[in-house]
Amino acid sequence: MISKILIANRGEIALRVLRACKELGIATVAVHSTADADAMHVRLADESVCIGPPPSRDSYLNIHQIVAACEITGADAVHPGYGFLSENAKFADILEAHGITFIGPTAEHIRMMGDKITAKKTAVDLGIPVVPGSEGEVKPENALTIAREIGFPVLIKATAGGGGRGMKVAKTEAELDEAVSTARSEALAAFGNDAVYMEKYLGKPRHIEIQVVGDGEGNAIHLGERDCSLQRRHQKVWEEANSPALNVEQRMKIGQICADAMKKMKYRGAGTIEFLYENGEFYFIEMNTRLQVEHPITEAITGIDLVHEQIRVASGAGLSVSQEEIVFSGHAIECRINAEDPRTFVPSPGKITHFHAPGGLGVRVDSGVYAGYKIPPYYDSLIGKLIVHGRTRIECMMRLRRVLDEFVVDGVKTTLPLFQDLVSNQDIANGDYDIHWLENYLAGEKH
Ligand code: MV4
Repeated sequence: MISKILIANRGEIALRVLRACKELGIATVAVHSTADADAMHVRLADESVCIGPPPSRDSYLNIHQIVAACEITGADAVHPGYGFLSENAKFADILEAHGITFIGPTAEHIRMMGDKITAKKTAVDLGIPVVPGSEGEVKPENALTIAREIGFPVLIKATAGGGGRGMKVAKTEAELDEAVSTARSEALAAFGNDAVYMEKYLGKPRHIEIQVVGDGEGNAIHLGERDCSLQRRHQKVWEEANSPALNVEQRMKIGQICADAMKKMKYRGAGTIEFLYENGEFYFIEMNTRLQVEHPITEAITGIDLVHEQIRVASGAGLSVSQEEIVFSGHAIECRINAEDPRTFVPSPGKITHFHAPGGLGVRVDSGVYAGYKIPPYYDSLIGKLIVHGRTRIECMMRLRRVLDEFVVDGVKTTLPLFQDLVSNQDIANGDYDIHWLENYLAGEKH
């Protein structure tokens, strides 16, 4: 039994988790930095603890302060949200040593998926299709032999990576040495680890990810896919479920492969298995062992509350649904509303003078801000997520166009105008885009 949850996060996701706790009759503790004393998550929680000064490393990433806040308030579980400590295996270990439940996978599974070579080997063992590539780490002296086997173009990736850092393409043999050494030095600088591996480079894939939830005892379900191809510099901008590229047979086939894999590894909690998708084939790239920003589109098309499920499986209560009971209904799109210039994406912190969130059928706004709220400059620039659901993709797009016209955020620049453009774009209307589409569009190469 979990009776009090400490939410080790801020912003819209802290509110999202609070809502689930309240619906389950669980008491809540907010933690906050001195910059967040006026935040909504602090106001809406049953209790709150200030855990340090504004920089994340001194507050939301400060494990000692968060454990102390649990001890002071008697919280028996921690929900980490996304980002911050959500994929930190040491944090999961320390909580366990203190008898506090980490609402997420085991530390062992977090570690396994955090190392990209181990993650890929595990995927192969579990029957998940992967990108052709090196068996493990690639040393510079073996790079050419391995690259010839794989065939050019190849991609060099950091073992400790993710999010695209330490990644270099070599189109030809002539480019290989340089790509390997640049990838290694970038990896060392970013992650303190210069190990790299190699894959066949896919030129125009989509990014499609499968949502899974496991109970830790060998039962697991999938909740279909999300298409997250529309991104800029590895920041997702617009996500949709279902993917415009898949039919129901493809969905259920890859979904079942993922659910079966999670059963085999006795995975506990929510997770996302990320694939590149090209020419009808799926290629595993990595697994995220946390709740993702874009989880609401999956909730919209399944009616399943993923945070409820996370709390249930963490407390040993099991999943609330079986695979057969899951019904996929309609189409959902999420737009990430950032306090940023809509063309340059330069952050725009400051005071929100007016705020009006849209409403009506099929509309969800997850946001922690309000009129008069001052966006601090210390954290990411996400101020809210707009999630629109319709019976069909066309209905969803029409609704999104209506809803964007209603949304008012004054005082700071936001990415809302970008979405006004995208919702009227012909390629987007056709669902005809890949992982490079948005950056090409922003560079003026698409209209
Ligand atoms: C790739 C790829 C092409 N081929 N792997 C980027 C981040 C990391 N998670 C994986 N990434 C990629 N891996 C192979 N073998 C292209 C990317 C990639 C990408 C992937 C998903 C979403 C956006 C992307 C943007 C650029 C590159």
